[in-house]
Parts: sequence; structure tokens; C-alpha cells
Amino acid sequence: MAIYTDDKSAIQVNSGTAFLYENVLGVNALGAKSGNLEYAVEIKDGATTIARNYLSGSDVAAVHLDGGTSTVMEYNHFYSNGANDTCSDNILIEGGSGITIRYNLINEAAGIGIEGEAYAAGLMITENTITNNGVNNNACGGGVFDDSGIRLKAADATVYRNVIHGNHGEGIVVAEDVSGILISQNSIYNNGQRSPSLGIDLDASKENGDGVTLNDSGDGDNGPNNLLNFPIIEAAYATAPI
Ligand SMILES: [Ca+2]
Ligand SMILES: [Ca+2]
Ligand SMILES: [Ca+2]
Ligand SMILES: [Ca+2]
Repeated sequence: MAIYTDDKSAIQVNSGTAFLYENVLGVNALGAKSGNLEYAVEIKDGATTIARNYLSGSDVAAVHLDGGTSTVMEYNHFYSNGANDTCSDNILIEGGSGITIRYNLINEAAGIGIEGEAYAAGLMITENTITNNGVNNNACGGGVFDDSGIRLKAADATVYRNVIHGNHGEGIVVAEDVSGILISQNSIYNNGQRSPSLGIDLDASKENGDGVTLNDSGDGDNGPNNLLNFPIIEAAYATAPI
């Protein structure tokens, strides 16, 4: 089905168990934007699986999580959402638990690919391709550009084995004083298309990237991921082949 409307959301999940499979969500069957849809899918509660859909044309976000006990998004294409303003994203998370985002292509958001404002511990983002987000190229208030691949503001999330490249700002930003964000085994390259930006930016300013955060002696500083010092290799030794 192609599901689009001129209203707040095309589909809202309030309770129970929902399976949203193989639809065109947010645009008509020809892929054209029609109406002023805020969200293709809005989740208030319940357990939802969103799989193998094409989600495009939503003004604020293709998927907005504001609750839910389990939400799995897999094998979808999130394309060109967030036309409402330069802060609007492909996926917006403002609540919920048991969230897994895997095997998706997430590209061309006006703002951020995945904007994680608030969520319970355990958010998992794995094996996605997240590319060319932040296409609006305008600041969205206070001079902050929402143009990274991923921005996270709550604790205890995993970003694992994704390909994150060609976004207009940073690859990944952690922008609150939270810990437990594991970023591991991702391929992150060629981000900063708008202006030079880091692949991974721990942002003590809590905006969308504050550049290189220098190491401190003893690493006693606090901030996103406790402003973990980057490693310093002090010596290397060659050994004979075994
Ligand atoms: Ca945003
Ligand atoms: Ca930084
Ligand atoms: Ca520290
Ligand atoms: Ca530090």
C-alpha cells in the first residue's frame, strides 16, 4: 500500500502488536510527496515491526518514536524526509524502549539521519548505511546545523557495524552528558560535506559537534561518554615472525 495523508501521521500505533511490511509510506505510489504529513509512522506504545518499506516525504520525520516497548526497523529505505525545517530528520526518537534499527538505508534527510533525543537503555543501531543526510545546509536555530548521520543524547546505546559516510556534518555526535554509548566496528568516512567535521564527535557543548576534544591528564573530565581520551600509542616494537 501507499499510505500518505495531509495530517499529523499516516499510521499511529498506540498499543498492541503491529507489523508494517512492504509499504510506501509518506508519498504516493509514484513516489511523489502529496500533502503535509508530519510523520509516516508515529509510535506511542505497543510493539511494532517496520520492515521492507520505502519511507519518504514526511515533513518532520518518517518514523517518530514517542514510546513503545519494542520497535524494530529493518530493511527499510528512509529517503528525503524532514522538509519541514532544517532540523527535521529521517528518524526521530523521543521515547520508547527495546529499539533496534538494522539493515536500513537512511539517506538525504533535511536534518539528521537518526536523531536520538530520549530512549530507554539498549538502543541498537547496527548494519545500516547512513549517508548524505543534512541536505538542507542551513542552520536550524542558534547557529546549530543538524546535519550529522547520527546524534545521540541518552545513555546506553550501541552503534555497531554501520557504514556512515558522506553526511553533510559529522558521522556520529554524542551531545549530552551521558555514558555507555558504544561505537564499534563502523566504517565512517568522507563526512563533513558542508564543513570539515569529525567522524565521531563527543560534543561537550551539547549542540551538533564541537570539533576535536583534547585529552586531559588522567581523563577525569566529564561530558558525553565521559569525554573518553583518545588512545596514545607510546611505543611499538617489531618482533620476529612466529
Ligand atoms: Ca533534528
Ligand atoms: Ca568534540
Ligand atoms: Ca573523562
Ligand atoms: Ca578526556
